[in-house]
Amino acid sequence: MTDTRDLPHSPGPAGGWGSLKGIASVFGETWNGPASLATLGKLNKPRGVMCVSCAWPKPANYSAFEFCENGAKATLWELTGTRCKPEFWAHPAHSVTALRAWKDHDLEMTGRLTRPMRYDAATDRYVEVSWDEAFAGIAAALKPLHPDEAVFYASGHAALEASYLYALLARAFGTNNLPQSSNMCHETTSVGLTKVIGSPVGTIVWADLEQADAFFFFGQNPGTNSPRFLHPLKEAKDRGAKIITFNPILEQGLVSFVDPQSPVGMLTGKETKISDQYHQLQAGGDIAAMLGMCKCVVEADDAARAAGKAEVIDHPFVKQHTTGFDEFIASCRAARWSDIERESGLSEAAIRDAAAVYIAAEKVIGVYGMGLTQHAHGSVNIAMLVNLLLLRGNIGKPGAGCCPVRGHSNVQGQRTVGIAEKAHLVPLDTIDELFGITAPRDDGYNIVEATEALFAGKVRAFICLGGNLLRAIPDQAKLEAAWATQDLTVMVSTKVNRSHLFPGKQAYILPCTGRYETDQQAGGIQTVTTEDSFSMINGSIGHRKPVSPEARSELAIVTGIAKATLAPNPRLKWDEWIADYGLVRDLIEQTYPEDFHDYNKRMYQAGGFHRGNGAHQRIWKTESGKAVFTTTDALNATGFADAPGRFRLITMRSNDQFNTTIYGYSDRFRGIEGTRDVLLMNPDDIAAAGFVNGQTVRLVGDAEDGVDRQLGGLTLTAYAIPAGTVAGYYPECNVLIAIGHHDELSKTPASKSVPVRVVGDDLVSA
Ligand SMILES: Nc1nc2c(c(=O)[nH]1)N[C@H]1C(S)=C(S)[C@@H](COP(=O)(O)OP(=O)(O)OC[C@H]3O[C@@H](n4cnc5c(=O)[nH]c(N)nc54)[C@H](O)[C@@H]3O)O[C@H]1N2
Ligand SMILES: Nc1nc2c(c(=O)[nH]1)N[C@H]1C(S)=C(S)[C@@H](COP(=O)(O)OP(=O)(O)OC[C@H]3O[C@@H](n4cnc5c(=O)[nH]c(N)nc54)[C@H](O)[C@@H]3O)O[C@H]1N2
Ligand SMILES: [Mo]
Repeated sequence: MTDTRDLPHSPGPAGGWGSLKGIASVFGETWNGPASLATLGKLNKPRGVMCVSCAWPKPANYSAFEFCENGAKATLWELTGTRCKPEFWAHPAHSVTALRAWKDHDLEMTGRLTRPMRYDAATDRYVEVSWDEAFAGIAAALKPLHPDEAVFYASGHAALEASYLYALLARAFGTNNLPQSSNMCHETTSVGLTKVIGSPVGTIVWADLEQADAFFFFGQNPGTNSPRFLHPLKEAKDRGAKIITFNPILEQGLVSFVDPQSPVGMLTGKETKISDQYHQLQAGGDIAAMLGMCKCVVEADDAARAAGKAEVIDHPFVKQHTTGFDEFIASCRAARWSDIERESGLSEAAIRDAAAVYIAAEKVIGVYGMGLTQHAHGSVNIAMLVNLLLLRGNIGKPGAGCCPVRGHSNVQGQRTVGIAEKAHLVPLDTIDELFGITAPRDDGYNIVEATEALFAGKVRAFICLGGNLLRAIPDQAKLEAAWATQDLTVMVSTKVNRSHLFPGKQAYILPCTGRYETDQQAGGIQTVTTEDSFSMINGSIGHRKPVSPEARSELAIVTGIAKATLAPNPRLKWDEWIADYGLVRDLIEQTYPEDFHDYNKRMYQAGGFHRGNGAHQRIWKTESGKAVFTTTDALNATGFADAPGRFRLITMRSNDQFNTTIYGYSDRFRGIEGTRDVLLMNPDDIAAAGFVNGQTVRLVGDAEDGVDRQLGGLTLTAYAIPAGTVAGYYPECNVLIAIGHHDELSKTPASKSVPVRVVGDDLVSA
């Protein structure tokens, strides 16, 4: 356990006045009048608008301000008064090649895109194009391709209606190449969790948060990435619940919190201590740490039974609901503390302390994020967390369960309504019947496969419904070169980003309106729906003036591409669907009747309507029909051997970014200001390597594939991080990650333990 007072960086609590200052700094740059405040007041409430930031659920008993610092930042960022008009691209200094030297932040600061643009290779610029020309150009480039030469990517921004039609477009075109941002994110959950409990998503609902006795956090950072989570956590603490955290980096939001919406808290500065124990394990050390806890549970159960006391393991549950138990507890008994300590980087005593809290709690929620999913053995991480929860029946009972915290506001929902590269996840027979098409039955590419296919010259066109894929994936330098060789690249975007700057032979940027804006169509003002991390579906009504009369809704853009590209088919009623999104919801209901019955009626229910989840009711949709205990040989999640001079690099998010969108240069909770070009390193490692704090260093990728990957110009920053682990920012560090470095089962890039060496920046090694 670490005493936070001794840290080199010890900023104030999460929330509090600092969070208001964080919002104000965004106001300063992008302030668009008091109307923005009116929008904030409507966030995440019934008949309001669902925040475009993260996927944290909306409580049924909402408060006056149901938003957080980072939701406010994301909102104000989208509501900026600045516009990136065609004139921007016409500026003499703004050729596409010249813009590649710009920082992500500066590209985004050009403001909201207003008109469709086409790349003109002769002048190396984007030039204005009409929507009809754009759709005709896209169709002309797509039609000659084999359907599997096109990829239809979606980042988790677009709502359910547009997403359903996007998946339909791809399948009617003839491909299941529908990768999504979750391929870089919680795909480990979708695949790994399904394997062991038969559910691709978390098992808890809001009421469980209010009943849990203990929360175990593994690699999820609520203070930055889901700040509204801090409110139920504070309430949990106030009623005596325990919070135990495993994270190599001491994240302020998990240390203490002042509620910025509580006048008393704000005036008195009264902090709530969040984590009762904070275990700074090594990157990739969770399997060993969790196995150690399981070992303690098994020991405690043996002792209790021997003494004739109440059992510690929930044996009736295990017998009725699980498989693999005997083998798993044998592996717990066999595990040696010396191995567990070495692989986790934690002491036996620390793990025993955590296990004692687990054993004392009747109802436990296991929370996790990218710290578990983005590893070579990410799926094993998740299986081990499930092992721990299953031992005491902590799945499918009130106040307990598995809580993966999702990323984009509708990332989970897009998967629910068919944006999926795996054919078996989609009711294709129903879709064929509804639309008179023959959807392909072969699996499409996920992100890693699509990238590899692109490298191999097998992908000729990439359509992106949102996102900034070139910045988000590993092996970025190679990808940028390959991307631009395609016949067609299409980006449906709100702002300029680096992915626009590597245009294919034909390239289009199509500006879309956002969820906050009024969506006027022939049938009146339209509404949309999204799904959150707890599988709750919520309606969302935009009320702001659209960014430009020329921008179109995502649904209208998808439909425009579809109409131009696909052969006429009386059952593909694109014009009717654009006019009335309620009809699209009817189609979703017909495709997924169990989850979406009475969809149009239920969408404004306070807190949303629950799509249902088998594991929540102890119905296990696994092969065996039971929840699965997993026995593993892997004790750490990195997937590579330790070697002298080799470090495990964590690529992290700052408090001042939303993925590849960089709001600014203040990572307030970590005490890092004014730059993102830093490398956090343990002071002993700095000394051992003969470096000095503050010097400039270079990271060299240490994957054993012979490829040279480097990132220089990083200021070495002594930090309270375990020896052997270093940390730098995503997306800057993506040049260091090999595309082949991913979770074995789901192919999620292993961005949280990347093998690197650290060298002085003068010692550039080839
Ligand atoms: N403001 C804001 N909100 C966001 C986002 C954003 O960028 N900004 N992104 C959104 C998206 S798409 C997503 S997926 C989520 C991401 O939200 P999170 O899941 O919280 O993702 P990260 O911040 O990348 O990493 C989480 C934590 O994992 C820790 N960690 C790293 N390696 C390990 C390890 O080996 N073990 C353990 N136990 N911990 C480790 C890191 O120190 C970090 O605190 O947030 C969403 N919300
Ligand atoms: N090294 C490393 N790499 C990572 C990660 C990591 O932790 N480390 N995290 C991974 C994760 S979890 C994720 S989810 C991916 C994120 O990857 P992406 O989802 O591809 O990237 P974003 O940064 O979310 O996309 C930002 C862009 O989306 C567009 N946009 C914003 N709002 C909207 C909208 O409403 N509609 C549309 N159509 N476009 C919009 C804007 O043009 C903006 O520039 O990155 C992954 N990459
Ligand atoms: Mo994500």
